[in-house]
Amino acid sequence: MNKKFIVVPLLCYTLSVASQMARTEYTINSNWRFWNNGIASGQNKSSIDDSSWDIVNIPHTWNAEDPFDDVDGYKRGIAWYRKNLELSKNELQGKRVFLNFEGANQVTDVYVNNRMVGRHKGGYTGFKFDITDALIEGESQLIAVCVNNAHDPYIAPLSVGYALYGGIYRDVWVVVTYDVHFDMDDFGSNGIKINTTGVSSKSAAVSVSSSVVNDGTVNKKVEVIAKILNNTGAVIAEKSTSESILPGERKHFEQTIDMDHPHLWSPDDPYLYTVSSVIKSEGRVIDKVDNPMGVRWFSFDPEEGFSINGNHIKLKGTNRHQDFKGKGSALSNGDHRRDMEMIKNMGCNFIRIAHYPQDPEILRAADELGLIAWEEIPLVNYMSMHPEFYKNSVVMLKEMIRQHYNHPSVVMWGSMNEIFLYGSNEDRIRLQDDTAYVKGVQKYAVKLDSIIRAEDPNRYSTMAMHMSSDYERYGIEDIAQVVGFNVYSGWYGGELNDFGVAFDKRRQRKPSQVVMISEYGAGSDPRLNSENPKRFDFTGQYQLIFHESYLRQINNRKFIAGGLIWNQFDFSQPDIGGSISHLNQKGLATWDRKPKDSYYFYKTNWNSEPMVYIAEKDWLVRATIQSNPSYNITVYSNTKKVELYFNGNKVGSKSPNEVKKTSWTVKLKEGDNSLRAVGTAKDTKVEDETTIKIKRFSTSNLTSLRINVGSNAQYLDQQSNPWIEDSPFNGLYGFSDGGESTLLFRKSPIRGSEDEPIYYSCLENLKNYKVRVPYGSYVVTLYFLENKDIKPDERVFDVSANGKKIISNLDLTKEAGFCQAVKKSFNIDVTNGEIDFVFKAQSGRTLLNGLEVIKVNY
Ligand code: GCB
Repeated sequence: MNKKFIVVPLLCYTLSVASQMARTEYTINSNWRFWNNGIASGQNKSSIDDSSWDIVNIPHTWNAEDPFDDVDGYKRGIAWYRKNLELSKNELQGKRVFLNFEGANQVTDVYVNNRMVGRHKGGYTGFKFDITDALIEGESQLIAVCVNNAHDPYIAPLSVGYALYGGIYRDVWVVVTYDVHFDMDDFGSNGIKINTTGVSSKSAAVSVSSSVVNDGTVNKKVEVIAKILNNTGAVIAEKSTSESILPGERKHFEQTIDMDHPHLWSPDDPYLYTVSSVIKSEGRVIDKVDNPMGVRWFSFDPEEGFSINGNHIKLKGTNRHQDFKGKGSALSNGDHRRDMEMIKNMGCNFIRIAHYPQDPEILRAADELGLIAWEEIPLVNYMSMHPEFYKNSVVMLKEMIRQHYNHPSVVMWGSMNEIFLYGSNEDRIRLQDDTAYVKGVQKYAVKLDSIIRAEDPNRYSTMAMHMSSDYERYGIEDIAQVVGFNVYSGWYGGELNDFGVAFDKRRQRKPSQVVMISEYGAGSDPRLNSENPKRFDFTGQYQLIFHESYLRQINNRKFIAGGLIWNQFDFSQPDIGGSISHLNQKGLATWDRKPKDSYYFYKTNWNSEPMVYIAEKDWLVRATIQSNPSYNITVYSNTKKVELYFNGNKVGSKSPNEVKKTSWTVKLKEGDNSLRAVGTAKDTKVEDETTIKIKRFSTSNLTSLRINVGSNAQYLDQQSNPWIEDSPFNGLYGFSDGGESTLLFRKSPIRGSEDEPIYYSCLENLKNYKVRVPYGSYVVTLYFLENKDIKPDERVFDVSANGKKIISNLDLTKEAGFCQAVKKSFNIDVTNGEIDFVFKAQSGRTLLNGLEVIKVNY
């Protein structure tokens, strides 16, 4: 920095405030200029005019929308951010100025006044650059940041099932310290490490390790003080050490403070102390950094699972991704906090921060709310054997551990997830034959694990694996101290109970392994519902069956330390299909955080507050052809006894089973049906109520009918019209000849419609479909989607209605392409009481996805 610094008139902080504070820290999130249209160097002050660039605020991503549109791919490349920073003389003389980025994805080059001050690789950890020497006297300082989210073969993740949003998507801070300050150059940490040892309810030893740096030109005598404050802010103990620090020296301080009868931290009582670290020189505070401290001890045991402060607890957990509908990864601290509160309110005591380190607010909330945490680096699905990739992964690991070391909520660090899932060609392959890959993974897994243990001997190392025998065969599952398995039997394949059986066998083979379920989940779409749910139909009912089964199986096995639901919230998966394109739908809440019925299933089981919940709220409008349809009504309650009332009359009283479930068969009526459930605990009564609307469809009064062809599920569309489930001809509608139900599974996103559920299922090989309607004129719309990536002419068919050909030689591939929604409407006059559709294949198999029949002029 130029020594003859003059006063810049624009002061961000007043002189009096700044001079009292040891260090000054403030965010610079607002009013950045942003340019996304491809320039290689946007740092130059004079040659690049940014006045026409967009103005954006941080957190920001340029991919909030484009991964989810109908066009393949999304922007992955370079974009620029610029901002003029005004610094006052007072902020600068005898000071060091740093920029602190909480996270930007994924390679970030930072320039100040045209000069490069640093490059950071990796999208999920924070980084700090000292910009002092690049500052120019008397001018506003131009900060230019180039962020690049292009695929980089040397940076994890290489292969993911979530969007890699580009941008500066977490807060950016200016930090101004004196020349002597706590270390700002230790993998983005704050230079202080706190350990609690010998913890019991009677005593604990708190050791505070700090590094102090002298960036000045003269020898400084300093006093380093570590103070412990209780949660009211009162200092309860402190330790002071005095030393001299030479210019350019980084000096290490170790201070130990004994505590008497510490208030222990646990999920039920997340009591936090603060360790306030202070540097004094000449009687003046010149730096101060606060860290949270929770005093607790914990252990994992292969038989008993997890214990904290001597008490065994089952880990009741969930996974969380960091994106949100319409915002991408650019979430505010309030968004992060809300998510964590939803998780805590559901009754969780555990969270896996998957698959990468998240915003600092997440761990702050975990500490404060009492959520035990597993945090990991994004080595997901596949890794490269290149030394550069390994080097970057080690940096990520160290950054994560050092930056989050002082959070009492963290009990384990993860190095990898499903590292045998994909080969380099990204096909799902088994890797036994790929010897080089297997050996490389072994080598790196051991190294990364030993780095975790060396960096943090007081916590556990972990790793998540999918249910492939390769991890056992190649010894990968014996490396980490805690082994997590991602289990999807009953979803991607197999039966629900396969999971428990597999774990019992594993227990016999490996009795000393500490195991937990790092992922389990099934997808759902609250708009799809069924009385006959099945795997992959995306109904909430199947999601509930899945979770009831898994929770029961986990609870019945003490040796399973806990389970982590996949996932708390729906999240982005750009290349994937389903009933909602581009989305992983396994959330217990939607992408915009509306809880599904499954959220309340867990809340009933895990939150001890008395509650009763009628788990029918995702299906409040139901279509039927029956006059008094019977439905299975599910009520979850953690009370002793539940009573159900239907339209004011008592249906019965039951005790919930081991997963807090009761159910009744109730005959509902056309129109509104009110249901009320009352749960009685010892001296509390809790209630829940809802109203289900039944819409009956019959030939006599039919004005509209919408059929979700090929599906067992009903769909409620954007206009609140129910699309009734398909059926063999039932007197009103259905297939009468041919017709094999096919689901699209996750093949490819459905394009060209917002009503994806209609296109998600179809009948193939259909010959005849009938709808019985009264005399009159109708607009009939047929919905189609080519569900195979085939060539033109491979599937061609005709459709006729009541003997008249309405579609000739329909070739969906030729007309629209793979997974592209197609609608065809016709006017049909009915005089014989029915519309009789005949499907005739010219080549391949016929298909139909949806059928809408609307009466006109009635
Ligand atoms: C997994 C992965 C996770 C996926 C999940 C799924 O095992 O670890 O990243 O999102 O499965 O939903 O398929």
